[in-house]
Amino acid sequence: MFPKIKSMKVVPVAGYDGFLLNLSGGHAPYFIRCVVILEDTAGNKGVGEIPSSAGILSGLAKCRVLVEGSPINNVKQTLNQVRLMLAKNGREERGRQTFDLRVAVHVITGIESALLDLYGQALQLPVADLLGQYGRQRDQVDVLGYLFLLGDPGKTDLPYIQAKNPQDRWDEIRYQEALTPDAVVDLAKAAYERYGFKDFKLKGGVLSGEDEADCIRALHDAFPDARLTLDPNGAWKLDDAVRILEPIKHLLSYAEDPCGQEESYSGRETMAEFKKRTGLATATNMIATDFKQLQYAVQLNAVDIPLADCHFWTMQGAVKVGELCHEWGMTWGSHSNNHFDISLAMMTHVAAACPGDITAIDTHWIWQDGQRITKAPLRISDGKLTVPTTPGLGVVLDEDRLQAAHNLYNSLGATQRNDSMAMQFLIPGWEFDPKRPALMR
Ligand code: GKR
Ligand code: MG
Repeated sequence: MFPKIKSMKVVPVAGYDGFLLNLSGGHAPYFIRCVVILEDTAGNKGVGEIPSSAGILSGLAKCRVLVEGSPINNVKQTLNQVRLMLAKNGREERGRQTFDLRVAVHVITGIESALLDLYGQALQLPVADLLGQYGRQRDQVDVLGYLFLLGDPGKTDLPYIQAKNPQDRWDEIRYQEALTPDAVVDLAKAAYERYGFKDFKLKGGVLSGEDEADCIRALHDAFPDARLTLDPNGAWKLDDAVRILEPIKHLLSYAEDPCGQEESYSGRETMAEFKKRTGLATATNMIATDFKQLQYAVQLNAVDIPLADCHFWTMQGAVKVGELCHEWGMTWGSHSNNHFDISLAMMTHVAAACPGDITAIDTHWIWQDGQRITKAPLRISDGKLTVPTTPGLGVVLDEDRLQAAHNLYNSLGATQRNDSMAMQFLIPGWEFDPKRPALMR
């Protein structure tokens, strides 16, 4: 007999962040997440981590009654009920921010992760071995170095942290202004020294496209063998995207969301035309974010690399995308937002279960490193994460750290991400515009 779920606890948490710039603006001094903790009648705990918002918290609260009391081997049936319950909220939009504003899919993933964690512990199998048709496909997962242009925290009166006892160059510079090609290369070198990345992604949508292309040129000079990509989150119009990237296309392995929805054309249509005109491969976390959109993206030949982040595809859904990519000659990858170490483990198990050649996954972890809520976070070394072999997700909550992160959340008076606030210090009255890079005002 399998144990049953005794309790479902939802803990919104916050951690510190730097002034990371992107099309949505600049990251606040903190990032906000939500941890789902299921305890079963055998006394085991299963965990999941997702973004947080008032909608997500109330979605989780509604589902508690469906989860508590369910046997832990009923994962799929429990999740089906959760899906049905959330479907009553109606259709949801991802929105045009850089981050995904949907509720249901995040709620499902938080519960799914915690259920799979418990089920894996009961079966004595790591989550990667439970996922998809094939289970674990690799023991290590390649990770890219995710670089950001950075605002100067000193220009705000917000409580951004500074490294007190920097242990290396990465600690020294990750909270300082970085707006030039040289500064971006410094970040890449410091990240390489600590984490051994072979590949890099630069978040764009901040400076002019030409200035961001110069950052790519500098990165290529410093790391000639690295696979590089630039991601302006669809900020550029199609013609601009072609003009900006054509001269550097030999330096890029793929272009991530170079353009998006524009006038009467959908993002899938503009991306298809971008691919035709430049011959560059494309990746997205914006225009193929569910199976219906993916179907149209494939029909139009708009995307080579769907970045199927488990947080908004579900863990099983993300692996299904990986399986389809493998069958259809596409390449699977994963997007990320700021996250703690439970998400790091979730993404690692998911990537481990995707068959064939996958692209190095995104993670924001390097910006959060040092702020754990589990006892021993996975480590990035030589540009790789090692897939846990212990049953379940392979993480153990650190209750003290979790409480501290919850206390920080309670002290904020904010329930979700807001990238506009910090921008007001750089440009008074700053407002999000999906077609204007953050500093081009
Ligand atoms: O963290 O600022 C950020 C990113 O811009 C994030 O919001 C995006 O969702 O990382 C993401 C991406 O690849 O688009
Ligand atoms: Mg992206």
